[in-house]
Amino acid sequence: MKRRNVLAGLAALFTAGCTKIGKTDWFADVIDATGRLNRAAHRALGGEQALAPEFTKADVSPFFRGNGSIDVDTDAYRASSANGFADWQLSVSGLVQKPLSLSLDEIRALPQRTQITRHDCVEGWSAIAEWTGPQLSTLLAMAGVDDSARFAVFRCADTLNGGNYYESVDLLDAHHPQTIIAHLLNGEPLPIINGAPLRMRIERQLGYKHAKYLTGIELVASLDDIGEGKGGYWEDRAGYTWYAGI
Ligand SMILES: Nc1nc2c(c(=O)[nH]1)N[C@H]1C(S)=C(S)[C@@H](COP(=O)(O)O)O[C@H]1N2
Ligand SMILES: [Mo]
Repeated sequence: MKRRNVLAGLAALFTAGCTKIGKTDWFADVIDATGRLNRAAHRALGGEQALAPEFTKADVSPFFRGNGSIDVDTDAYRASSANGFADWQLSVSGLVQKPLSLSLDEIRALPQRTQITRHDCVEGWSAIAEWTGPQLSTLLAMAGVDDSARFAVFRCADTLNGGNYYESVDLLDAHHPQTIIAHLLNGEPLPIINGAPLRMRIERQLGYKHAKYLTGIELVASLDDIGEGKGGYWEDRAGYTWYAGI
């Protein structure tokens, strides 16, 4: 669809421009404004819960590269991975009625969604893959989201250049049908390079929103006190737009 390409182009342009120009306050403001504009335009044009395009098995890319962190350099992660991640726990916490801590088995036992989608990285590559896992909305319904919550923050096990990777979305994207917690890539357990054992799929947004090595989902009223307050690892460091709609 033409519109999607235009928005993707704009998002890529602004994020790429940002990397080149570097982080200045005025530029971060422009990027932030662009994010808001992008979010409003995206939703006005596409409908609030419009689906990202889905593809067929014939379209699946032969290899899905790893980008950013491709491993987690901690003893705990190595031990967990050696053990098939049998002890991995995903927490749902913050502004919820009933905090959760779920094992991989519990996550696999929930209703699952499988989708074949295209991942677009701002660095200029794309790949199509099949992802499987429960919808985030299922976990949110189990936990019971408080009325005061406005964002879901994704916590990750890895650090990149010494900083904790994290991301966040608003509750509309959190409840989007294609927002899933993936544990399978092309029918196989997630490889380590792609975020084993759990990673987010936020299909209407760019690659950096799709948090890998997922350990927790936190419901918050504001992003101000999370990281540097811009809603994500790259948003904090490089001024990447928080709403990265494609
Ligand atoms: N925890 C974590 N999640 C992450 C990253 C990362 O470095 N750490 N990189 C992001 C970026 S920029 C992209 S394009 C995708 C890459 O996913 P892949 O490694 O499966 O290709 O993961 C995103 N999620
Ligand atoms: Mo990316």
